[in-house]
Amino acid sequence: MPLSLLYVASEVIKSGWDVRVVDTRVHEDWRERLTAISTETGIFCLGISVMSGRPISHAIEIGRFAKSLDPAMPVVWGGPHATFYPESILGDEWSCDYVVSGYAAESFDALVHCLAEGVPPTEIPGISWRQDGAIRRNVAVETQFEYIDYRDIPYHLIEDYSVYGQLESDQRIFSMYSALGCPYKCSFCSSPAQYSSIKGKKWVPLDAKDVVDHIQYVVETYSANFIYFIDDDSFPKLSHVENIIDEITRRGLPVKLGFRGARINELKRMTDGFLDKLAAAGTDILHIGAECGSDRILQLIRKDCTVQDIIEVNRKLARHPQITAAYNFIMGVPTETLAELKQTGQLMLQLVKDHPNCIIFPPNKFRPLPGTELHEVASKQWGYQMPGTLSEWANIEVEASAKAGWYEPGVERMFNLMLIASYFIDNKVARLTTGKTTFFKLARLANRLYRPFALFRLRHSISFGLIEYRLYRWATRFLTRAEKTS
Ligand code: B12
Repeated sequence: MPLSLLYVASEVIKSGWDVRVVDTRVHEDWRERLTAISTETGIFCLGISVMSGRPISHAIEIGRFAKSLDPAMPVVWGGPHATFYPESILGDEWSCDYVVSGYAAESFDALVHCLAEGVPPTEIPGISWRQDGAIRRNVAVETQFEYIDYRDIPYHLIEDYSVYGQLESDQRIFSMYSALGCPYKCSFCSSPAQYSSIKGKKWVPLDAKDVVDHIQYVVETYSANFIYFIDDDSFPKLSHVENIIDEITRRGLPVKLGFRGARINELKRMTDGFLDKLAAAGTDILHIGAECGSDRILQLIRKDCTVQDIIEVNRKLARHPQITAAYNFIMGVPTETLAELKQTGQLMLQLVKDHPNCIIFPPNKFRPLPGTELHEVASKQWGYQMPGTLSEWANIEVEASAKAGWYEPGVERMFNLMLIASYFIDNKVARLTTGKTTFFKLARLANRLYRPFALFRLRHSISFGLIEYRLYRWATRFLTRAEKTS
């Protein structure tokens, strides 16, 4: 669900503005909706939440469409991409007028006040805009985490929560925080830079009773049946999550739980008893950063664990099949060799062998992010330069082609093999989909036919002649289109 927009709306609503949410991911008629609002009441200001990658192209399209309705309508971009790259965004004057970096509930409200008064947002931290032909930027210096009381989250702005679930299941997923920040310093992650100005502890657990009150509220008011904790990390202190699950169990709340932030070094500390408790409280999925199959790279990216730890944790999780262990991987970090990349492929296979119910997510290609340790390494040693323009940024998806000075010959082919193999080696398509549409039927057929080849190729790291990768790129494009029209 678009929690970002609900957070941003929380303060402007208190200031008396009428806020509407149009989620272009689910409202295919977003143009008609914007046109109707514009005709009926007028749109004083349009805010767009933007993540890096393809959402940028959508944001450009939306911004330009809004300007076609009313060229004077201020268009504001916010969200993770906007936070780091306001200058390149403001280069496109047809789709954006203001950028809000960082936490935005208060700064967006302050910006709207300035717009209403017709004065530039000179004093508001985190705002960037064009003035007299130049781009002006007020840097946001966050000294504390943003915390919005759940009673202030304007949940009523979403007209239909049933669309925020998992494909083909009756889940109503509500995302929320149980803790703010992250105490670790992974060298590829932007969070340490983002939290560097936070005074005091970099990880703040929320009060367990408040978290469960929040859960109870969304269960009773919006029929939520799945709670997805979007914490950077939920488990630095196991007692934090234990208090929450004890309270959920005590109140008998009928919810499943998902955790996106779980590290191997934390899972290593969990006993079978703790995992039993997690499962009994409804834990459905743990997203785990396994990242790679080389001890040298694990050390370089500061994961505080070894490959052996990953294998042992996975074997422990295999004893708790109610909880799906879902693993993330990263490939192509600076200095990673082809041999080390192949070790990651072997680790994926080992995890599936030891725990046939685990999920291997498509691995992410490493991208240097500003403020991270590895960005320093990439720029100093290899002269790496960030994408400069918005359109370059829009092309940095997981599956986009990537060229970096530190790649050894052959790694790109290995990336493609690992990417395509990751869809099949864990048999997830057959295990987790029951859909009757053409898309799912063909996906299951492809899984049955291709899975043995994927396993064979990955086991022997055979990445040449990867015609199936091209086929896969073509098929996904074709099937997605077919699915939309069926
Ligand atoms: C849920 C989630 C998703 C969901 C959907 C998110 C959504 N927009 O609905 C899904 C699963 C689709 C997803 C996908 C991906 N995600 Co994600 N995701 C998250 C997660 C866990 C929570 C987002 C959230 O709801 N936060 C809570 C809200 C309240 O915070 P917020 O979004 O930061 O919003 C605040 C400000 O940013 C700002 N703001 C946000 N929008 C707007 C709009 C306006 C107008 C204004 C003024 C301000 C503003 O105000 C808000 C309140 O302060 C975050 C991590 C996190 N804990 O934040 C990662 C995160 C956003 N994802 C990230 C990444 C890397 C990805 C993927 C690339 C992963 C992948 N390899 O596939 C893909 C991107 C897909 C794509 N490019 O299309 C990165 C962002 C990187 C980036 N620069 O964009 C994050 C930060 C995780 C991380 N630390 O790496 N993700």
